[in-house]
Amino acid sequence: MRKALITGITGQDGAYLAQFLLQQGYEVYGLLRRSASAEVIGERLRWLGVIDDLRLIDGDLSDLSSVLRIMSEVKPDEVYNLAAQSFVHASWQQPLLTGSITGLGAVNVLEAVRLVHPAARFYQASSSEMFGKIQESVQSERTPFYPRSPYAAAKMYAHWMTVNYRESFGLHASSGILFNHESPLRGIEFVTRKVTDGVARIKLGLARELKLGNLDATRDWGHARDYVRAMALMLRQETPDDYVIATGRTTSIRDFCAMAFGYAGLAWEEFVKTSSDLMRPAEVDVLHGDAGKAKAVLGWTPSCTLEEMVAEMVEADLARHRGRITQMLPIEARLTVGA
Ligand code: NDP
Ligand code: GDR
Repeated sequence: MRKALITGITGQDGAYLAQFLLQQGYEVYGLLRRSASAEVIGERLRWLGVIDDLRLIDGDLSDLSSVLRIMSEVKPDEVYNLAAQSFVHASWQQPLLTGSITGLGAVNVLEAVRLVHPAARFYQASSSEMFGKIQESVQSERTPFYPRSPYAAAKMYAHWMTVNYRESFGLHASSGILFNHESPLRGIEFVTRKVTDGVARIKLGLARELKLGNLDATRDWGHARDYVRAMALMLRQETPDDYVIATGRTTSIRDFCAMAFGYAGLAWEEFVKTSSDLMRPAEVDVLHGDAGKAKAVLGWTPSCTLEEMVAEMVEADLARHRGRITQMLPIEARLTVGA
């Protein structure tokens, strides 16, 4: 049985990747950072129904000794480094923390692989944010980077260290340059989930408006379930390499709003307000990926359309809020509605 170690297992991608690898017959281990709210932290793994099928081990990406301990305890065949301070907007407020987790943290994992278990195959979660102020209208592995946030700068460091560990020490280290990917398990602070959550609240009468920042930016959005499949495919190749993973379709935040509100039968212009507080000090205006190499080498293509993903996300948020409304009813009323 192959063993996989996932950092960031409690995040969106970690949860879907754990589910995917378990379905493939893997033994799955996750690095779990300590929290006073552990029961909330595992929510995504519970939602997917996999929390009892994997082993979570205490550690923190910024603590090299804990990463070394976990690496020697598990001796995994595959290591997926997904842990990060991943919210771009927050990286201007917490640049040092972002550098230390998103940048140096990746090197802690690379060091643990190199020192303890160099036979392990390593995956680094790189990002399309590294293209930042884009140098080509469609971005591929050959497009020069131009990071536009402390987050993107930290990801650049982790990306190049992955390439360097591959070239200097011969590690089987690959980097996935993933474009934005979303799902019902996306963190509520990211724009797609903020919108689908807002749609559900407004539809159910729990809110009257939704405040957003820049509506003109465009993103190449795919489904997280498709993207974690690409990560596993990269580690199955004989030769490690770097791959862009994207859908090849770019859509503005404005059009995403139109789709999500429209799905619920609402006109987005009536509810979306913009606020200067939500604008960023520097913006990544356009992201549009070319995943031709992943298609040719890995045989990877996305299976979920943006329309299907929007529908799944709005439905999930409607169900969550309906559930919460029911929970707030007195017990007699809950019995009447059959909850
Ligand atoms: P999330 O923000 O949902 O998850 C981040 C994970 O990192 C969580 O499990 C979090 O734990 C963990 N983490 C944060 N700090 C530490 C730490 N100090 N020690 C250990 N664990 C820590 O991110 P996603 O799942 O969306 O993304 C996964 C990775 O892919 C990230 O590296 C992200 O930057 C990158 N990426 C994501 C893209 C996307 O569109 N989703 C696109 C390209 C790259 P906790 O639950 O305790 O907070
Ligand atoms: P991003 O995702 O920064 O691309 O990083 P996010 O969803 O936060 O922003 C996308 C775009 O939407 C605009 N925007 C808003 N964003 C947020 N969060 N909230 C708002 O209210 C809002 N209004 C408009 C933003 O300005 C931006 O242009 C994500 C993360 O998952 C990273 O970790 C990952 O590396 C990249 O995707 C690829």
